[in-house]
Amino acid sequence: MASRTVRAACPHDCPDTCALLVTVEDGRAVKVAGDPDHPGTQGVLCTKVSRYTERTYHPDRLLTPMKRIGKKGEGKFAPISWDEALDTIATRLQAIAARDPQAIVPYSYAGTMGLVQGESMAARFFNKLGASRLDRTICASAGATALRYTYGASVGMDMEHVVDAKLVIIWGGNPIASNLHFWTRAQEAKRRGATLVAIDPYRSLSAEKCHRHLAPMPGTDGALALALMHVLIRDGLLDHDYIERHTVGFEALRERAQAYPPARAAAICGIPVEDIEWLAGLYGQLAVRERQPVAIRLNYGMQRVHGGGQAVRAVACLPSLVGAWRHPAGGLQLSTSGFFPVNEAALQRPDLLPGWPQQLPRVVNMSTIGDALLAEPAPGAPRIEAVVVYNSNPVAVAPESGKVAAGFAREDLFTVVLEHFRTDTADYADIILPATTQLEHTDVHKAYGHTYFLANNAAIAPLGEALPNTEIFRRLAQRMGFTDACFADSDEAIAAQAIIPDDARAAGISWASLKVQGWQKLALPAAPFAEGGFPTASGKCQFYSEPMARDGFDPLPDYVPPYEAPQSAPELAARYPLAMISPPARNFLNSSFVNVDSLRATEGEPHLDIHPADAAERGIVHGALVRAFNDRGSMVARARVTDRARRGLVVGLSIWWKKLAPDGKNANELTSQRLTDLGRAPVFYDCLVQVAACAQGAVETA
Ligand SMILES: Nc1nc2c(c(=O)[nH]1)N[C@H]1C(S)=C(S)[C@@H](COP(=O)(O)OP(=O)(O)OC[C@H]3O[C@@H](n4cnc5c(=O)[nH]c(N)nc54)[C@H](O)[C@@H]3O)O[C@H]1N2
Ligand SMILES: Nc1nc2c(c(=O)[nH]1)N[C@H]1C(S)=C(S)[C@@H](COP(=O)(O)OP(=O)(O)OC[C@H]3O[C@@H](n4cnc5c(=O)[nH]c(N)nc54)[C@H](O)[C@@H]3O)O[C@H]1N2
Ligand SMILES: [Mo]
Repeated sequence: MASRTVRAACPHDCPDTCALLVTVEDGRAVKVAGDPDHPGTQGVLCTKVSRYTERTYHPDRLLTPMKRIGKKGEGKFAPISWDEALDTIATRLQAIAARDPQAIVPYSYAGTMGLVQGESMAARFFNKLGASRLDRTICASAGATALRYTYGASVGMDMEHVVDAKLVIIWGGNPIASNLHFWTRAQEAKRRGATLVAIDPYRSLSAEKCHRHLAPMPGTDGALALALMHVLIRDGLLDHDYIERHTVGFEALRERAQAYPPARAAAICGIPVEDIEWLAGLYGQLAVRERQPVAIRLNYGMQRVHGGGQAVRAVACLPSLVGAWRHPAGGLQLSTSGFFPVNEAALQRPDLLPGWPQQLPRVVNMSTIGDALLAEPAPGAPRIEAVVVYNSNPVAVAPESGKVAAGFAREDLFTVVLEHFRTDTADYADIILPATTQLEHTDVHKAYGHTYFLANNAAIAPLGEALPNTEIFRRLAQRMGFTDACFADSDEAIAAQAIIPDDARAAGISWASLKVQGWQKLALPAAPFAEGGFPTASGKCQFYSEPMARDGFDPLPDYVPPYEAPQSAPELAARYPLAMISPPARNFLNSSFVNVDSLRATEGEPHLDIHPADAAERGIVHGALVRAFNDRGSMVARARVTDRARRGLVVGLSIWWKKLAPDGKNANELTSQRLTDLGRAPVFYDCLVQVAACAQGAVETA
């Protein structure tokens, strides 16, 4: 039997971006393992990706192009040839483009994070076409914007060193589920004597294993961070030398923090004042008095609320106040993506845009796609007539799902979906195109939780008639008559364009070396900001940000209350008194893997965790079917009565495929299309609901 091992990379939207070794026997992938030599992966994969062959060879894989033969959303399709599919699409898009190409919208996110199968050929295609540009805000843009104003880019400490930290604060993250290889290191730090603290309204799998858990109400982290600053300043727990040399605006920040004594923050957050005093004391004592490394693993869970941007800014100021950046094991990490010298202009070719660079096509925010599809367009802007979806499943993942589905159900909308599976979104397609998976195509990857570039070599031939995204857009470009040379680039050629060649951080790293070695680390100092040198215009940490003032924002970090909370919306809170969050379930990756039977079996069914006192008030018993609802919609789930959910909070681990849920709905029926203070991002965890026990048989008849 011919057996070989192929060096590959995990394509999923996860900070760990693992190095994979794929075993192929007689042309079939039989095993996907973590590379034991890659310092990030350490030979260990999450359950999801260790089951990768189950997903790739799933009996439901889409293997031919299809056209819709039923009603939109009904999910009835008939196979067609590639020629028919591509000719149909080209004809429709050309007709729409002749009126106004901005009526065409690409919709994509991070189904694959590959630089080749993500935004390369696809971006070139839509740029040349002059389609609307998509504002890709659905995940990280609140935090990324906050970091940009504070530190200049999405940069931070290297978590490979966190084993040496003496305090690790896991803030708005659940690494056991969503950042497993960081968790392994945090555990090692714990064994070496570090204190682990979780800040999370929910006692997540990770929070329960930390020494201490602070459980503020969702959306209140900005107040908590400002109160920590208040105590650090009040008690003189500051690194004056670091502040002096590497920060801007300390006096103004001091004044702002003055307004947040611990008692005020404790009332806002719904936590004991002692929690705040204790954490600030420990953080400042270790960092300033004992000069020990203290680390904050900030994560995205705390920025999916109205004030998410400003909250990230407030937390991000902490390590500069205490000089935590001096140590390799100190500082903060939200994302490392800003370290990577990626040649986006070469990959995406924005110069192909009509009107480049002055008069660019309009922007559509992916986080408000429901309204964008349904509402009357702004004066002068066209109504959306076509959507091409790839690497995303908006009908399941975008907020206010009822409106998203209604938008995609528009009879006059032409929808194309490139997919592996018939997802909730694919059910609304006019044409479905079968895409290859990571095992079947070539790619190059950066990461947002470590600092390695990785190669993904194709391990097996495409299944059925599936094609890589790149090849699909290459063929479409040809049919549309796009003759620029870049539309003929092979995937290998695109991979070779991804890394900026003469950037010192990528010295010795090229596609040629990467595809042989599998992964290579960027050349960065162990403590990148020990001596300041942040990528801001000043080179300093911006406590006060002049650019923010210019852009019309508060130039200092502040607490921005949730849209939906008793203090900010008392009338709403009277009707919908429970805050609902819907963070990732461990065995799903956003809405990917929900259709993999073994993984869905582990999650069981949609659950809603509710505190015993909140359950008792509603006559809800453990295991009962309940309905969560608000003015936007509802979902049915199995109640788990547990104090993992703090009082006033309900938690529905997500993101279920709607069609695999008992009532055909998921948590996004309830979430709103409002946006964060910074970054125009969604507010998935800023969502009030009421919960009631379902009457017997209610689900069947709903
Ligand atoms: N298994 C698995 N891993 C994943 C994903 C997945 O779906 N499944 N998704 C990937 C993606 S796309 C991303 S962006 C990351 C997301 O992963 P994280 O950045 O860890 O963010 P979330 O999972 O959204 O939330 C993490 C924790 O934040 C808590 N939280 C919710 N609201 C608040 C709040 O207001 N304040 C605070 N302090 N905490 C809050 C939640 O209860 C949750 O336990 O994970 C990636 N990894
Ligand atoms: N309620 C709630 N909603 C959320 C979140 C939450 O925590 N709660 N999290 C939000 C976050 S952080 C994010 S990042 C978004 C994620 O939203 P999405 O980026 O849409 O992620 P997925 O749901 O995983 O869908 C990705 C799809 O891409 C497909 N895909 C994968 N690889 C390829 C490929 O090579 N080619 C093609 N054509 N398709 C491919 C997969 O089959 C999958 O169906 O969801 C957001 N929505
Ligand atoms: Mo995300």
